Amino acid sequence: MSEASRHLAAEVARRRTFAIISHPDAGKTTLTEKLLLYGGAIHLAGSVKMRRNASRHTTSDWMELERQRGISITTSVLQFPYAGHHVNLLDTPGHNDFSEDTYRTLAAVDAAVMLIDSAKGVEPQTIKLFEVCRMRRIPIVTFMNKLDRAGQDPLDLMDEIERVLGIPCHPVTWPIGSGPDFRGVYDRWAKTLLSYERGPGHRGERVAPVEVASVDDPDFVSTIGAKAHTTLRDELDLLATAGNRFDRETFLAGGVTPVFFGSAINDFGVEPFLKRFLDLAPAPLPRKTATGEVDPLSPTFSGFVFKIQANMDPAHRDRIAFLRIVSGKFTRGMEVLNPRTGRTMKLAKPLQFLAQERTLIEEAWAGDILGLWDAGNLRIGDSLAEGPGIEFDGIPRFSPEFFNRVVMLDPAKRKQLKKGLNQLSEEGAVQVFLDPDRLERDPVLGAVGVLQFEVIQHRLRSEYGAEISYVRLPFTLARWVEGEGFDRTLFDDPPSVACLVDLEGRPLALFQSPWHLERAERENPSLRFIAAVQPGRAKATA
Ligand SMILES: Nc1nc2c(ncn2[C@@H]2O[C@H](COP(=O)(O)OP(=O)(O)OP(=O)(O)O)[C@@H](O)[C@H]2O)c(=O)[nH]1
Ligand SMILES: [Mg+2]
Repeated sequence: MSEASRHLAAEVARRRTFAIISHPDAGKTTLTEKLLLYGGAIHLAGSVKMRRNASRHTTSDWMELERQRGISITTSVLQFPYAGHHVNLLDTPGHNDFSEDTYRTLAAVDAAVMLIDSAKGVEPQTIKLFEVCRMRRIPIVTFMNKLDRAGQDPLDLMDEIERVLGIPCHPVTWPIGSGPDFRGVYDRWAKTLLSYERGPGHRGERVAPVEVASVDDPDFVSTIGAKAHTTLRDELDLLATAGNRFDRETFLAGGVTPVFFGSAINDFGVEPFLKRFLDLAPAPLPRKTATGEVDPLSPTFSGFVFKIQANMDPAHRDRIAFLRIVSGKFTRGMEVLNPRTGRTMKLAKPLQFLAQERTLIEEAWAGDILGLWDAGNLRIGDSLAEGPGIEFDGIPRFSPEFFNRVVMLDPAKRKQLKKGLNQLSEEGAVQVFLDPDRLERDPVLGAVGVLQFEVIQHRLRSEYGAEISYVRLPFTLARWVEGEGFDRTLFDDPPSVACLVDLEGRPLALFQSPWHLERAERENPSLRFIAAVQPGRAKATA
C-alpha cells in the first residue's frame, strides 16, 4: 500500500457522516447544539426559541424565519472534530412540508440518529422518515429525549418502536424514573450509573461529569433510593432475559436499533450517546452509479451535490452547493468533470460549514460534506469527479400537491422576482411552473406542503426585495407527461385539468382530483404520467 493510499484509508476511517431525524419538536436542533459543545465547535449552547433569559440562538437554526418560528426549515450542515473523529452532522427539519429537504439529505449520509419524544412516542413524521432510512438501508441509532419530563414507560416506548416501525430495539442505556422522579440512566454496556443532577445555573454550559458507580455498590442504592433501585433491577433482569441482543452486523444492516435515553436540553446522557454513536456508526460507505459502486477508498475524487442554498450569509449573497464526497481526496483548486454538462470546472473555493459559518479549506476526504461556491452551474443530483464515467444515482424531485399562482405586487421588481424564483427552484425549496401561453407572467408554484409558500414569500421579500401574494389553485396532484402523441390541448380543461411546463421545459399536467388523473391515464394509453423527475436530466426516470 502506498503512503497516499494509507493516508486516504486513515482519513476515511475516522469520518462519520450522519443526519438527525424525527417528527417536529422532538429536539433535533437542541441535541445538535449540545453535540457541538462536545465537539468544541461552540462554547455556549443557544436555544431554539429565544426566551427572555436565553442569551443566544442555536447555531443550526440560522435562517431568520427559523429563529422567528422556533422550527427548522432547512437542513444545516455542521462539521466538527470529536475524539479523533471528523464529524459531518446534518440537522434536518422535521416538518412534513420541508420533507423533500430531509429526503435529499438522507442520500448524503451513512447513518441516522432517530429522536423520539419520550412523552409522545413514535409520531407520524418519524414513521415516514424511518421508511426512507429503511429504503436506503441506513443504520439507525435511537435517542429517547425529554426524560426530564413525565414520559411514557420505557418498555412501552420500545414496544411501540418495534410494533410500529418493525425494528427490534436494544437499550444501551436505561432510564431510572422520568419527569420529577428522573434519577439518571444506567449504562448496560459499561455497567455504570449516570446520575441526573437537577441544579440551577448550567443553562447553556457544559454540565460537570456525573458520578459513576457499579450496580451492586451500596452508594448506588443510596444515590437513587431503594424503590427506584428495585424497579431498575427488575427491569434490567427482564431486559437481560427477554431483551434483544445486539450485534454490529445486524445493526449496520438496519436489523436492530441501539437505544439511548436522555434529555438534550439538560445535556444529560448526550456525551455517552455521542461516544457510542461514533463507535457504532459506519465509516463512509460506497455509493451506486449506473455501472457499479464507487468505493470511498478509490483514489479518484468523486462526489454528488445533494443540496443548494443561496444567501446564507446576507453579507455575501452567494450560492453554495453542498457536495457529499464519495471517494478519494479533495484538494483545493482541483479540476472536476460534471457529466451532466460535459464541462470541467475548477473547485477553487471549497468551504467547510458550521451552519451559517464557513471556513475555507485546503483538503477534504471521502465522507466529508463540502460547500462549493457556485455561480449557478450546479444542480441537485449533479456528480463531480476527477475523471469521466462517474455518475451517481440522481436525487428525484417529487410532484407537488399544492399549487399557488404568484401575484406580483410591484411590477418594477419583475427581474428580482424572476431571479429569486429561479434560485429557489434550483434549491428545491419550491417548484416553479409556467403557462406557455403567458410566458413568464404569473408563474405557478408547486409545493408538497403549504408552509413552503410562506417561506418563499418571506425569502423573496428579504433576499430579493420582491413582494408577492398568492392565488390558491384548485389542483391536488400533478404528473409530468411524456410519450408519443402528447398535445397540451389534451389537458386544457379548466378548472379541473391544466397543463404547464417546468423551468426545464418538461410538460406537467395538473389535476383537481385522483379521478381526473385516472381519466387522463385511461384516455391516453400511449402517454406516461410520471410522479418524480431528476432535475437537470432530460428524461424522467421514476
Ligand atoms: N423538556 C425538554 N424540552 C426539550 C428537550 N429537548 C428539546 N426540548 C424543547 O423542545 C422544543 C423543540 O426543540 P427543537 O430542538 O427545536 O426540535 P427539532 O426536532 O429540531 O424541531 P424541528 O427542527 O422544527 O423539527 C424546544 O422548545 C426545546 O427547547 C428536553 O430534553 N427536555
Ligand atoms: Mg430543528
